[in-house]
Amino acid sequence: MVHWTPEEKQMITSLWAKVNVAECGGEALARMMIVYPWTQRFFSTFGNLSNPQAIQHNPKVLEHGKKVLTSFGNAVKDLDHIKETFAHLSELHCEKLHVDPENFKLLGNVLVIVLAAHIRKDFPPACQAAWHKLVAAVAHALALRYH
Ligand code: HEG
Repeated sequence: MVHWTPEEKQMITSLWAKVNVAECGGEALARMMIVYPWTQRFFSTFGNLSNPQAIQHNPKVLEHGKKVLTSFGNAVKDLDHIKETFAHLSELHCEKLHVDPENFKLLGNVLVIVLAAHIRKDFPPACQAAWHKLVAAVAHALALRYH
């Protein structure tokens, strides 16, 4: 289990309260697909992904980004049980979706960048460090049921 200091927990939850989940989720997923284009292969049913503009305005991308970040929020709500929270999703991503777990790390890093851009002045380095720890813990939890 990841150990959190009271300060880390506080920084994570107070930043989360300022996050617009639909906006940041959509932007993070779109950016992942643009910056790491091989991740597009999992979303072949999402329609037009032919250029950055198309990806950033694709309603399915934006909707799915919101869904992913909403689910990510369950980690924030219960920081001491991240593995349990993502056990089922880990199975789904492994067995049904066949998503390479390396991609969870890529999305996590993109998410930290998007949060930093949105919440600029309230994102000191210690808060960034806590968030990097969180996205790594979520990526780890999502990879645990892979075989
Ligand atoms: Mg995944 C579906 C959460 C990273 C590809 N993802 C889902 C769903 C959730 C979710 C909640 C819906 C599950 C359902 O329908 O029951 N995803 C989730 C989280 C994270 C993540 C929390 C990491 C923070 N996903 C992720 C990454 C990829 C990916 C990195 C691929 C690069 N997810 C993926 C695909 C689907 C989901 C292809 C199915 C999409 C669809 O066809 O609707």
